[in-house]
Amino acid sequence: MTIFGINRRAHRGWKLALTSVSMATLVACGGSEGALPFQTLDGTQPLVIGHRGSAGYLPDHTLEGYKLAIQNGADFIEPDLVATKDGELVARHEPNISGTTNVAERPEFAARKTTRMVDGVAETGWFATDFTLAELKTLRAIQPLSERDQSHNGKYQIPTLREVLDLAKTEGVKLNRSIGVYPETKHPTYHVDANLKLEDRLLAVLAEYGYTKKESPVIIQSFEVSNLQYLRPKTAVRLVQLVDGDDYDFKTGKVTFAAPFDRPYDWTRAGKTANFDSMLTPAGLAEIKKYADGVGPWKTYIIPVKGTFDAAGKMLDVNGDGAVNYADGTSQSASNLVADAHKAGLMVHTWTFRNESRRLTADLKGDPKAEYLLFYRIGVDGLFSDFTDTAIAARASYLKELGR
Ligand SMILES: [Ca+2]
Repeated sequence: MTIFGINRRAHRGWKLALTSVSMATLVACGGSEGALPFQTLDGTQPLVIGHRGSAGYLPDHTLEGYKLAIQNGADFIEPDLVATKDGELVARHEPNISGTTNVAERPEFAARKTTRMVDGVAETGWFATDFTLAELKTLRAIQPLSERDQSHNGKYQIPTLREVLDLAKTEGVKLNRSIGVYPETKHPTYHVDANLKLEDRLLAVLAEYGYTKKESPVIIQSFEVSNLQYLRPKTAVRLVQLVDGDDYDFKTGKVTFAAPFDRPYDWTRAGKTANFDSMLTPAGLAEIKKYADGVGPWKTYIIPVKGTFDAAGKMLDVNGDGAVNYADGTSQSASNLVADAHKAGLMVHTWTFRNESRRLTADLKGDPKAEYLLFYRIGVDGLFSDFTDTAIAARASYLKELGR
């Protein structure tokens, strides 16, 4: 998922709901007496997904990070999956492990440094696909973002998918609640090219745990399309089509497109020229519904962000911190995307929510909870957060608003 943060908007949803929802509807939705209904597809509360574990607090994709997310209340934890040279699935954000491990400090692996093409882009570094699982296990995770706590660097191992599934199961038993696992197939085409195709390996591991049904505590996500279409007839586990973009145009509030974030890479390979946003029209959503259970759009597709411009067309430093950037944007009214997706029978899981002030638009006034509330009120079915505790606290406020 793209690095850039996001935003928010006005408050159509719940104010209207407060005045227009009848008691009959409330009872039908299964709420307690006097409670307002959730706006989600299935009428249950929105899910909180621990993005890469607890990326705001601990290095991405470590058992310690996943465990903290669970302790902080996550309903699901999210391992991104890449393959090792010997075909094991491990949790890393990308095949290139240079930024998320201490591999560069290990002289015995110096010769493994190489340049590989990932989604049409030449990357230089160390790649999981060149290491056996045993070798990867000797590495330790590091925090990739310099603004975040670096004090846990060098402590934690790269977990396998099985270890993540075991952790979710064990912690779920301890807490007496279901902890779901939300794996993402990372760069499926890259893995096909490396002769380490992800999909059957993933299904085989899930089958070991009996996770083959729609109600299994697993949701598989992908930015590519054909691998989800490949998975559909092979598993009843829920599938989610992720929808990316490159950046924003602060004048229009629209997502912009540039390779490799212009379209699913399997589309690029197949010579398709449509961009990611073509998936989010009613026709695009109907297409997704043929092979997936939900859509996972970047949150700016749901609540666009615009800047404020002077007469000369210069974007203004709204928050007065001397820099002009995302934090000077203002959340706009919600698009029709959540409503359209729900109409198509698709759940909507959006990303990524982060606490840092530079990742919050000016209208949020530094309060990350305010951003979650905007999205909960619109009816998103789930969201990916780097700070699960904040997402859960905001959900508690939302439940209060609804009288639950
Ligand atoms: Ca500013």
